[in-house]
Amino acid sequence: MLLLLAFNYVSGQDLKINALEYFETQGVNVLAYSNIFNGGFNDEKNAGIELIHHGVRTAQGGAVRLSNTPEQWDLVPAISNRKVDRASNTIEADLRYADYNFASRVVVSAKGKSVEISVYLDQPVPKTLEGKAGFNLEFLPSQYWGKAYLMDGRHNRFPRYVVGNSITKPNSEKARQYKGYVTSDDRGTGKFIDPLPLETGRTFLLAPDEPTRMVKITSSDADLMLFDGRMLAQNGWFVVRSLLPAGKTGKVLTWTVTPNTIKDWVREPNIGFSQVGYMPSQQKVAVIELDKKDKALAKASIFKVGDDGNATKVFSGKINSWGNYYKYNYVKFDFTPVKTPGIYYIQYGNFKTNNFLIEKNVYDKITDATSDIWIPIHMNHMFVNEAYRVWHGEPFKEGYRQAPPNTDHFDLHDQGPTTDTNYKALELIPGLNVGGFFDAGDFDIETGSNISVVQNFVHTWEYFKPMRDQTFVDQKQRYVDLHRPDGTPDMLQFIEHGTLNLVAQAEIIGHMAQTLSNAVLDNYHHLGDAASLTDGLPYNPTLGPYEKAADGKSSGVKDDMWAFTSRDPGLDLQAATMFAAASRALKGYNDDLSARALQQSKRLLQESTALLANQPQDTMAWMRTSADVATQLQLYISTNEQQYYEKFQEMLWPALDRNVNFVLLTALNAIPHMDAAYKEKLRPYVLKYREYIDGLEKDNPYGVPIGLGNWAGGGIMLNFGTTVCFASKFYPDIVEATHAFKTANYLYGCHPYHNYSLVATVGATRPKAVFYGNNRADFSFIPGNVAPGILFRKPDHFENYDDWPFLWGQNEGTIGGNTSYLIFGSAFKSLIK
Ligand SMILES: [Ca+2]
Ligand SMILES: [Ca+2]
Ligand SMILES: [Ca+2]
Repeated sequence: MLLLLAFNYVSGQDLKINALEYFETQGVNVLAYSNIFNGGFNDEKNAGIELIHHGVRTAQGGAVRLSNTPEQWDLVPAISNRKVDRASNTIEADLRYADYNFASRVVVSAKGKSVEISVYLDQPVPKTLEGKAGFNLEFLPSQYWGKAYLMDGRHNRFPRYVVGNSITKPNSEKARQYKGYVTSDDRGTGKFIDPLPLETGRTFLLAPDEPTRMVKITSSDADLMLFDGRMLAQNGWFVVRSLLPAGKTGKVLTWTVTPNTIKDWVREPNIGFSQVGYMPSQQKVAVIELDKKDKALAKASIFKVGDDGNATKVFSGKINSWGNYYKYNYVKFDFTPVKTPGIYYIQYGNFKTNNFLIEKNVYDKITDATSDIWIPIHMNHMFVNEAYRVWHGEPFKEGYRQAPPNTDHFDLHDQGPTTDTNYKALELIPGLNVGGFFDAGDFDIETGSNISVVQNFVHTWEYFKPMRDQTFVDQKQRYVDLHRPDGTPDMLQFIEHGTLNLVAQAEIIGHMAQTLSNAVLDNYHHLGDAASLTDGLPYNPTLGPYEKAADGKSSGVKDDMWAFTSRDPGLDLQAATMFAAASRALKGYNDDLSARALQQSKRLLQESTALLANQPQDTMAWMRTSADVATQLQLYISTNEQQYYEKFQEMLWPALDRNVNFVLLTALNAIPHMDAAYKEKLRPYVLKYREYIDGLEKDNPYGVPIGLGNWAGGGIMLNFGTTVCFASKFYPDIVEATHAFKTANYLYGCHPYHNYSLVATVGATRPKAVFYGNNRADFSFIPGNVAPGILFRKPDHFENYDDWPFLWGQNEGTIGGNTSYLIFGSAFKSLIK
């Protein structure tokens, strides 16, 4: 009987394939190809065999790979034929590198508390991949640095920063990168960098000093090597690797991986609340995320911190169950009755949150960091200074060159078979290096985004007239100084700055470029000052590599920025709309630019309409239609011409019938320009939207739309929040203002995984600390950045790393997203006023 009990005790912790087809025991999830490598940005550090260890995804990338420390653009295997066999407790998949016609099969089997990972080959490793093909598993540096590890009993510590040994090898020995791209500039040496292992052995024990992270890996057939991927790329992970043997078939490699499980471990509750705080009168509901093994408590309390520094309990209330949502169980704690201004915290059992404020003014500053800091720092073609610090010098003084025809670009663009301009391949297109905003964590000008950004600024300006002036912007000096008022509202200067680049594109190229971006991949992933991304000199093919011309005016460095100029009439149409709006806003401030914008608006509208009439309907037709509806509205507002009014009406109602959630905001934007009948006709759609809002309460415990894609749903969230604000403004009897607080709560801390504010530095007590900005290598942030949010990993895991900035799907801020936040924040402030 004792033996039987002992057996049950052990088997109770054994890994088993669960209903969602991954290996599970309390505290340990091993995913085998639940998430596969996708072609978009190649190795996104989000796929393969993954380990979620006591609630944190600490390992991923388990697969056959072709280098010691794979980078983002290294080849990834296509994964197919995934099979789950419960009887044998096994998940297996076929992996294939088409470039090398190299196939393998990886089999993952649960064996007690361990998984055995085996690699099978039907054909031996191709000769060219001998010594390169290996099995890799990557561990998250921020979860391991500072912790100990043992290799065959030798003690070491994971390095906080990469300091190690590497060698160089001839480029001919390097495995191909994706589409033949090259991620590093070899400075003419013809050699690539190959990191050497930190340790080698057969038994590898990670973090015995931290039971939540302890993992043991043993290999019977081949050495285990530990590499530091940060040697080649700041977003690299610690890589454990074994080479596959040459000339062998069948089962060629076996690892046993044993993640430690803490007995009776239960994840700590995540108490979600607004880090920005609450207004006295508003509804206040904390959403508490609980481990499924956790038993919800009956009550929670609110403590008030007095002026003497002592805390006293001022409220105690019931915990209400919401139910299960993916991996966790959710309960709610309503403390709306607490209304007195003050400093508070929530006490739930033994867990106490950081403090937050209740005060009338808590939302007053929610957009200031974005408008005063993040946006000016992302002004391209300017020198940006802040007090003692230079954020960046003036980038791209050498301008932009014509992208050659048939260029496939790594940032998801391409130049078609012709240039569609008067410029020859690689010829300088003078005058494009003016105005515009950096796209995101990179330094290109995405024309589509920049168009929506100017539109967002104009919306903000026209609806809310922010007179805020905290930034000095001088286009002649090409100089921006933060915290230095210059007498002009910053919003007008932002509209001007965006318009300057887009008008230049229209005037000089004749239509809108797709993007102004890097010619080579080895400076696309640039981290640091944008002004040092290129050498400031145009590339001169008559010079030798890295040679500088005698007159100092050109160089042999192929680091130029290119204009991708294939004409897209749909983009031109959007630009026409934006130019009309910008022209309105700039009138009286910069009349010359206002007139030029209007001229381009009229010309592009005419040309693009003619071009679009000759085009077949594309597959994204309904998306197009939504954009077109907005375009017709903007044109009507700008010109007052009946034809646009009619087109708008003609397109709007069917679009609303197809997808009210997506189109309603545009319809609401039209109300001030339409008659009473229009508003009445729109009413049933607002009622339908109200049903959608109510439905969200049942969909998830936060009552907001939560995106489940590869990029967390920040955009959908902001669109929802803004739509609710405007719906509430025009139809307060249908959509009460209280619904707008849901988006604010979610952004500022009431969301899955952790309770940090998703807006950098906004949220007085605990904003997120790291973001995927252009300063991400410093594990830092740019104030006012809005993270895409909580990323969903199949099949049931939400996450947002706050110690590792490098996953863009959860931590990057974009100029489009952050200016949408400006509108949401302004609309929200205006509504609650
Ligand atoms: Ca970009
Ligand atoms: Ca200003
Ligand atoms: Ca150059």
